[in-house]
Amino acid sequence: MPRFPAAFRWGAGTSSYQVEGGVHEGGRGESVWDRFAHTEGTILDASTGDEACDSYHRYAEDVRLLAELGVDVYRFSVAWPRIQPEGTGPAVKAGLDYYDRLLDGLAERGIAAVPTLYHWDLPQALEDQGGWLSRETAYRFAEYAAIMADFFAGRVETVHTLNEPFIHLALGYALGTHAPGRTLGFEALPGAHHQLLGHGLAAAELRARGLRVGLAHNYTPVRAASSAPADIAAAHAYDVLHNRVLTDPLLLGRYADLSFFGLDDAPEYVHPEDLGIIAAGRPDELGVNYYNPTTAAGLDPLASSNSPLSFGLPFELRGVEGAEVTAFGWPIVPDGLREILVTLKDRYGDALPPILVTENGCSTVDAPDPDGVVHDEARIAFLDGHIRALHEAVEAGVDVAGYVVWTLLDNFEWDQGYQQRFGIVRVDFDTFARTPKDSFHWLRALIAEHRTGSAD
Ligand code: IFM
Repeated sequence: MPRFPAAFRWGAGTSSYQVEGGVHEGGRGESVWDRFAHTEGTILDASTGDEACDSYHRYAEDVRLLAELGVDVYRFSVAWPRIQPEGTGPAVKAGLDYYDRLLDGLAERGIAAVPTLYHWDLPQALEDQGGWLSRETAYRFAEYAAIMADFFAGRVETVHTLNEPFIHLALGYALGTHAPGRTLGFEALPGAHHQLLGHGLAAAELRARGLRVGLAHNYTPVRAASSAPADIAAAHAYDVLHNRVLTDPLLLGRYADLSFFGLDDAPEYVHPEDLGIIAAGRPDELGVNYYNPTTAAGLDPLASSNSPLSFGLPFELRGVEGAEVTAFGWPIVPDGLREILVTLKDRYGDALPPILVTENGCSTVDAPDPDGVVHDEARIAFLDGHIRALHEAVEAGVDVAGYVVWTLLDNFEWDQGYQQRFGIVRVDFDTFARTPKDSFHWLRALIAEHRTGSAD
């Protein structure tokens, strides 16, 4: 493996609803994911995150695993309804106490916490008042961020506000495959703007307490299916929608042009002051979550229906021809990580903050041996290829502060339930026993080698 700069940081990530469980403990309120997962027909295996990995009770074991792995940082998220069960009002002490114990455990092991305030588990009470479609939710988010800023000040360097707001919007509000299960198509777009507004307001609260601000987006390099003009136009349009709509306002202070989709460039839900608030929240660190590239093709006017990947868009989205796929069916293209990082640098220039790769990983079909150990060569190959591609981006001059693997533990993979295992540690969901997979040991050796190699 080529050598990264000595200051490069390694980490592992999780999110609250995917690992915590303990949904009725410590006065936690209901989240949109509790409501959604308990609705028949929403989750592939009819499971819920009620128990998930039971990290609410087993966080100390998780911290031990992180220490064994040798990571510098742990990226986790805070369950908003644990802190404000109804999404407003004073903090619940038991909720803060849980994260207090987690922070103490991490500090004892010398692991830096990189918390995210919002990884999709909105208090259901706020959803009942319109969720992210309501402007008011942005102000409630700022109120919550102020509580968490007081809590984290002096103990944490950087706090991320949102995780993958585009995916949350697309799957949760446009397509309805994620909570809160709304199927609004492009009518969901105010939900994107209100998340960004919430970020801007929250960033001010965090900075007022001396904290650095981050936000993680999911990015996908978009390739045209061919050099035909319709395919190139489709690729450009999807790139704008997926990669730019929620990044341009943060880094450039303006919205990207969505006229391809017939959308107004000055919708009434964007108030005159909003873009200033959002741009003032320009992150100090941009989180990049990368899984795969996307191919876009203009629609064949003779075809009777779109591909199932098209999601009602006026073009077709496909996988990558000839690429191997993960258990999820996602194309494996390590170079896409280099490509998207270099694209971000070229696109935003000096406006681009330092990057932290906040998620990268894959689901595999796990077949434990008789001792329960998973020999996940496919995941090792995935990580090896992507970390090498990341190194090429660093060599090409992209300022990348570190790499956080998704994910520490097999966990609740949203609408897929427990059917997609992304962890470098296997979790037995009957006993909650955690068993490091081969990829865990591989990553541990890589991190150790980095430390030794960089010590001189
Ligand atoms: O598990 C998710 C995570 O919550 C957000 N990013 C993508 C991961 C894999 O689907």
